[in-house]
Amino acid sequence: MSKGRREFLKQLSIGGGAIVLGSAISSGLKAQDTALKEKTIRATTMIPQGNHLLPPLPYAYDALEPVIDVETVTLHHDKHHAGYVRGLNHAENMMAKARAEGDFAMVKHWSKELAFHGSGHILHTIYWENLSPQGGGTPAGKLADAINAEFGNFDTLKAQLSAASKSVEGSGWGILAYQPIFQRLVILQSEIHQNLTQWGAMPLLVIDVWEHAYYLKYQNARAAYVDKLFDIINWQDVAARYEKLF
Ligand code: MN3
Repeated sequence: MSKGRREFLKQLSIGGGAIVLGSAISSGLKAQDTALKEKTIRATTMIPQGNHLLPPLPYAYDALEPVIDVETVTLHHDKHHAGYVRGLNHAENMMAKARAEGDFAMVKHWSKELAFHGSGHILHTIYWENLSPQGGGTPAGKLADAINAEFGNFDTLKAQLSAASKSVEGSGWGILAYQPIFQRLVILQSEIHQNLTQWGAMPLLVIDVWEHAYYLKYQNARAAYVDKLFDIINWQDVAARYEKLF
């Protein structure tokens, strides 16, 4: 187990994840990894206010080379994603303070912070899991059936998701989601982290097109980054997220 993962587990026992930690120790490393993975799809235990943790990368920092360089992954995870976790915890703590003091003068500000940093943390957590050095190819199983039903075939899904990701205005994301209200897959764009969503949509595959995700290697060539990203998409993870919903 990596040092980062050990530290993460240690923090979990303080941060309210004692159930996950306890069951992981009793059933060994494999079960522990499964528990952590499931936690990012649907939390297996409540995360108390102000106690969100930065999940360690599910692979080494250089594992996504040459598609995403080690420097980009390191900064993106350790600085940017960590910043959203910190911002979310801070917003939750400030909201708790407001409740304790009965002073909601800043509720608009902290609500915006909750949406921005909360969505930033959630999307980045999914993004890292969506990628794998063994990725690429095409999805199988029920997800493949749903893609064919909604888009006709995989190539059309890829064409629309790529185009949506490349054309986000400013910083944001291209997102393949499941909309339970419609019981269908949907492709959305997100500006920054939380704008332009449909309420209730569950992200399955998220493509970060903030410049921090690609600029060191690809400079302004966002389209080239999006095209290369399909070589490392972990379709098993995307499919698992889909199947977990039912
Ligand atoms: Mn990012």
